[in-house]
Amino acid sequence: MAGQVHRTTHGPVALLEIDNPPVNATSQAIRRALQDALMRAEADPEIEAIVIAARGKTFVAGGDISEFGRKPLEPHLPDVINRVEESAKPVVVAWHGTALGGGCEIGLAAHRRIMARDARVGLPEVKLGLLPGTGGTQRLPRLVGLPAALDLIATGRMVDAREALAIGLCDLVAGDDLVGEAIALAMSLGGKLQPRLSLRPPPAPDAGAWEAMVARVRAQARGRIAPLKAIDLVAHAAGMPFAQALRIERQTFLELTASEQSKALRHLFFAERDVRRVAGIEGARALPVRAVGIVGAGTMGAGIAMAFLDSGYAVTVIEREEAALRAGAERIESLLQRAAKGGRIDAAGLAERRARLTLATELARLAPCDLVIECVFEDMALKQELLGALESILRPEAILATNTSYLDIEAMADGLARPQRFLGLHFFSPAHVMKLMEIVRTRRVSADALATGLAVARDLGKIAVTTGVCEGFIGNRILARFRAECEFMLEEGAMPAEIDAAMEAFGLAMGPFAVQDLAGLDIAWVRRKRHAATRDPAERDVPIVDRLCERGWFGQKAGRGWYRYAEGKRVRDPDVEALVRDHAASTGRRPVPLPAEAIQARVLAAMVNEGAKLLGEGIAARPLDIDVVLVHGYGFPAWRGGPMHEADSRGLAAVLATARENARRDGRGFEVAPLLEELAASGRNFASLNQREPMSQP
Ligand code: T1G
Repeated sequence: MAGQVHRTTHGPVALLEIDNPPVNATSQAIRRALQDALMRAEADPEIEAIVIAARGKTFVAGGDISEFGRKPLEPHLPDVINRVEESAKPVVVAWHGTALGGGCEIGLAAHRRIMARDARVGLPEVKLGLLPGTGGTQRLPRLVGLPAALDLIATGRMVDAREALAIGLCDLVAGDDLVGEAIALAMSLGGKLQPRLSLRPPPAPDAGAWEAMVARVRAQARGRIAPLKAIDLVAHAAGMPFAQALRIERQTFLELTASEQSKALRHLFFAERDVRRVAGIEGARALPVRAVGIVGAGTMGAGIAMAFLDSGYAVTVIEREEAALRAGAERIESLLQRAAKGGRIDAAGLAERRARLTLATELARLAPCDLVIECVFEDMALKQELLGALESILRPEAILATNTSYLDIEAMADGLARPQRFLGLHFFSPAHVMKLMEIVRTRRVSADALATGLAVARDLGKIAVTTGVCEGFIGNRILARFRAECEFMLEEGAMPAEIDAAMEAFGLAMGPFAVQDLAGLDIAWVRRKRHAATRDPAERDVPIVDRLCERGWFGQKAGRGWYRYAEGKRVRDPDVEALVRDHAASTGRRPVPLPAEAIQARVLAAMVNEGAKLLGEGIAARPLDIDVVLVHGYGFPAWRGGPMHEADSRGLAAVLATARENARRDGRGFEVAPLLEELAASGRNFASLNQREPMSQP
């Protein structure tokens, strides 16, 4: 990444515009050019004030992440930023787009900040396992107070212009001409030397506000180091000379850059963007999609309708029966109401979404749609019949999609006249909230249809991972092994609460048994019973869940499941634990001690082994695709980068050893993946399979 800084003069004001597409990251070339331009402007007797702005769709989005972990090159950003603050001539910064990280810090060093109406600003470093390293932790508290600064730094959230103005993060919100108004503001300062923020003490916080914010940050850290370090750094702003605190900030930044957590989060940052690069769609043309049809308005259909309404599409929802349609309409309306109550959409947004929604019982109403997604009950015959009917109604170039989680999509395609326009769009529940989508690539789908799926997903603000066809696709197939491994451990002496605690310590928001209780055990039970006749008798199977369901212990909604629930609290259930113990004894296995690390290692090996099989079968294209699915769809801790990245950082030899033990003990389905053997034997890792460049994106 090179980049340059353009200088123009406007009366007594020098306008410096940073230009480094795509996001104006502060590469070495930018740092140097900005430093030179500042020095020239300061030395120029014709110039009284300086405006720093940027060209393109955004102000500076921060440091260049791809440079992190390498030796920093001069000039360093802290030096350039100090130069901004120390300028004898007033400096105004004009923020547009997203001013993030170093881009926010340049603004904090400037003497005035003006912001476009639709701009956002923030310090998102924590999301990369880092903290601001160029004065942000010291200047921001001086500007907005300690609690607000800690909030922004520890969560990494962006604030819009209205909030920035309210908390004092910017001085002015511009009308239509950001740069023009920035120049006027610079001129109004009359060339006078401006006070430096670094010399000002932070405002005294309200009693208790700081402690409350610290408690919140600690509670939300869940294994992450950076938010905890933010507490100390921000506190220094009140008690330590600026220069000394700045040295500690820099030191912390460099330490964090070298940390495993930051490496994992940076891997994920690029992985989330690389999943858009998909082989085989070079030159493909995505069909423009405006009108979307959804058949089936259950929980999933309603959530998907909401996702499309939120992104500006015209949505037609179909249910065949009036009563079901009314129920579906209520579901969507309640999602809309909730969004309005929560302040996510205003009254106009609500009305406008309602106006874009059509509800009907006749499939023929879908004729003008560019894309139709079926979300009806998971029944093959029902879906095949529906898809056939849809195909006869839609225009030949329209795209047809299924939201099935488990059924065989190739078999659905077999019945179609135009299988090349058919694919799977697997949303996760609640569909308007969950970021992940799996795009299921059938054998005969065209590149154009696939590109359309990817483009729509992106437009919905989703992270879409392309997967091949198999039962459960990438995510649910790995989840099945993960859950099975957890149930096996029940037969070996571990209790549900111990396994949950171990996995929560690993970083999952909720352990697997607690999650099952939350979702309800009954749905899985129905599926278990359906599969019972065809289950491979050689497969290790743990029937404890049947014992719970037979007693009506269906989970949280029934007041008991793997746990008991009283007054919203989850407690261990001695009856369940007795069932577990009795069953374990009946298997004749000798109970073994299972410390948390052993539980975690077994679960990880089971996931990684299945991931390696998915790669070997070509279902998942790259390890990074698997990492993104597990982090964004299944609560795998982002700071571990996903299971495949975590396997690399533990070393494949260790993971392979555990996978072999799993295979020996657990048998069918847990055979060691040849790819895992191969990589470990040749001293390679999963990252070596994450090629980045040759693929294209729509
Ligand atoms: N460095 C390098 N590449 C970056 C980048 C960055 N900071 N930000 C984005 N890209 C690439 C990205 O990989 C993609 O590439 C393309 O730009 C478009 O991004 C000391 C030093 C700005 C809101 O954490 O949040 O400052 O895939 O697809 O949806 O404190 O990018 O096209 O090849 O995401 O419009 C702190 C991270 C750095 C900001 C734009 N900054 N970026 O979103 O496009 S730490 C961040 C974002 C720091 C100091 C330290 C988003 C965005 P490709 P995109 P977008």
